[in-house]
Amino acid sequence: MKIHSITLREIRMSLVTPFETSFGRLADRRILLLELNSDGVCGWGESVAGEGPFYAPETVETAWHILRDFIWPLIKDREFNSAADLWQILSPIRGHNMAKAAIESAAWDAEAKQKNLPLWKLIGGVRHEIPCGVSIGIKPTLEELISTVERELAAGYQRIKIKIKPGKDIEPVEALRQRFPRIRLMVDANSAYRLEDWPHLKRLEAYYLMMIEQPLGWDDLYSHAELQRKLETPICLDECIHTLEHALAAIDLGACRIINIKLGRVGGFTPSIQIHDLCRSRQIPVWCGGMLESGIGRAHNIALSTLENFTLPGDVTASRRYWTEDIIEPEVEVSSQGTIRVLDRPGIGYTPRVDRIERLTARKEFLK
Ligand code: OSB
Ligand code: MG
Repeated sequence: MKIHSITLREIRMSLVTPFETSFGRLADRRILLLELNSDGVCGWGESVAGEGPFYAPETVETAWHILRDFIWPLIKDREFNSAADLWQILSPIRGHNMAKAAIESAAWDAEAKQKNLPLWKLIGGVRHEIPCGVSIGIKPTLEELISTVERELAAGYQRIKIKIKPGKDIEPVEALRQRFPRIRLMVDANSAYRLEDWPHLKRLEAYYLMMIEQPLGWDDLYSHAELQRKLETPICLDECIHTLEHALAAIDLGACRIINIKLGRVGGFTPSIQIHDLCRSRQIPVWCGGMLESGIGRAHNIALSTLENFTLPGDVTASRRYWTEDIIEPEVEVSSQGTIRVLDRPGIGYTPRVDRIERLTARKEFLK
């Protein structure tokens, strides 16, 4: 297969409600979309690079630059067997996983369409339905948090994750536990704590959380291993896991007992599948994280979540939780059981609404 051209687009979309984490508050998203033409077939990808370098070092600007000036020259006019080969072809470029994932995932979409297969089948998925949880941002009041959780549970979602930070941690968790004694509950700190805070984090153990996601430094496996030895609650790593090697180190150091896999953070389907397989062989459950994606990134996340070891509910949810109108047809919907039924259509299965995408486009660059 060959990629003849790519189109980079930046679209602007406003979130239905602003999303607050320990590293900031976000109301309007800038999203980098990549459309490619491979032997006459279109493939779509999304880069989850952020507006600023606060979750990870990459940004929309760096992803655009790396895609145009380094990734495209490597891939242009190159013949390869399948999308599975791209990860190796991209290996001279160090890091920049979110830029790589945009083109890698689009190539997988195109290959699946060329083979007239759903993407989830092409990658070896086994699930026809995926379990869904929600990620709830930091709320100004406990009342607002509780009513949000009530609404998400009523919609069917199978587990609740709330964002925490110092000063907004024990109290919200305690309030939720009082109100909902039996729900599957977890927290995500996005690196807001330090190892010295461990006695404080230990207090969270009274509320039998499923896991504590990324409490410490974004690249600090060593301190997470120290912390995990002090806690009974499993630590789940997100930010720390950039590569297969980091996943292996994290598992062998005992830095976590669960891993959140995000396509963008690790560079696409090939590294995601490798990390998934490693975790399966080490009995480490995984789940699929989210990055406030548009429908295109969401569709890729759904495909990834069909792999066997994605046993825990992921942060993959209905389009309407984030967007008044998504850019795909149909929109992603969640059943009253809190699951997404996987579509049996070629590629990502959802059709990009190109007219709507055009209207949301702030800039565009065609490369061939
Ligand atoms: O840490 O999982 C995270 C959103 C932006 C950046 C980091 C994270 C998140 C989320 C949102 O938790 C998950 C979603 O897309 O629903
Ligand atoms: Mg996280």
